[in-house]
Amino acid sequence: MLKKFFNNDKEEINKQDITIDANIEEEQKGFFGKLKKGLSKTRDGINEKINDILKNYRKIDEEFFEELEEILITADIGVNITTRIIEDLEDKVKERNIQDPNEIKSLLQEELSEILNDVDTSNSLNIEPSPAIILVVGVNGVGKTTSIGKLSAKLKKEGKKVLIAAGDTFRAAAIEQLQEWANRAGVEIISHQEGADPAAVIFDGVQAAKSRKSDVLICDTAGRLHNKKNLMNELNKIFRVVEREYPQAVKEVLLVVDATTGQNAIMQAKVFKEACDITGIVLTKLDGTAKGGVVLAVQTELDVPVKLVGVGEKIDDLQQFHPENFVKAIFDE
Ligand SMILES: Nc1nc2c(ncn2[C@@H]2O[C@H](COP(=O)(O)OP(=O)(O)OP(=O)(O)O)[C@@H](O)[C@H]2O)c(=O)[nH]1
Ligand SMILES: [Mg+2]
Repeated sequence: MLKKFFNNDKEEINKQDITIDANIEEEQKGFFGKLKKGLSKTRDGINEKINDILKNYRKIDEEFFEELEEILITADIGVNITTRIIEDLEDKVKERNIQDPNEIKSLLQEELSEILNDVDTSNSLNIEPSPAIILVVGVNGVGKTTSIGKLSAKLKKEGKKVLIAAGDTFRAAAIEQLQEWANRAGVEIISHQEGADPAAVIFDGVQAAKSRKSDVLICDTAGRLHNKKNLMNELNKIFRVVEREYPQAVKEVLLVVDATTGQNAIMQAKVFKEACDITGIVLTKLDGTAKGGVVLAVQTELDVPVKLVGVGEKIDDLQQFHPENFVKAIFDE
């Protein structure tokens, strides 16, 4: 009787395990499907175009590489990295004595993954152990507030206690927009009036995070100030408050850049990198562009890992960046 009981229990547990595995698999399939959908324009710009040139070549020659080079540059991978990719591919083709142009696609995937994995720090968000603070910076319109909303929902779903601070006090609408996202994500928010000192908002945010025992405090900042010097001064003031008031917190400084601006995103990122210690990049609006190759340029030229990617406007359209999945999504037929 007891044995039967145990056996049944075991079966029950196994069944539960299978359901959980299936749920995780389903969820991952969902994530990958979203990424794939979000990258469809980039996929058209890289994979489809490569398929087109493959129809015209029987052997791999200089002209073939020239066409491939043009495709990669058009996808905003950047001239420097494209040159590196083409040289590496030429070497590999020689070394492995590859004749068939069709083999280039898997070589290219291998190469892109290698480049994307070639950063010193991880692509995962650094928010362990609690408490953690995430400062979100970037010029206006790139998607800071939206990404904070999506990230709050994502972290909450993962079981974290999230608090957000409305550090963009430049416009009343910015505070309202963040409040709306906080409601949607079901997290608490600390805000002051329009025109208040952003550093004071962050100060209150930190005190609230401490007393409410939040796991993660996410801070919005303004992207739209009178000039660059003002913006950088304001950010530095915020950083000083965080250093002084929350030394025990793990810190992430996420720079949000808009993928649709292509190489401009890199220029912006370089300016911010000079002023603050950026620890990760959030690349938004990948769904709206064929310039998804900019991921490689951003990460390599700045030597800062891409940590999150935005693939749509909805609450679950922000994903952790996985180099392998990204490359797979670009080439998945
Ligand atoms: N398609 C798409 N749209 C996005 C994505 N991320 C943000 N957006 C849109 O970009 C627009 C600007 O987003 P915000 O979050 O307001 O940008 P912000 O950086 O906070 O802008 P400021 O507060 O003005 O500095 C909104 O219409 C968002 O819906 C994305 O991944 N995909
Ligand atoms: Mg905003």
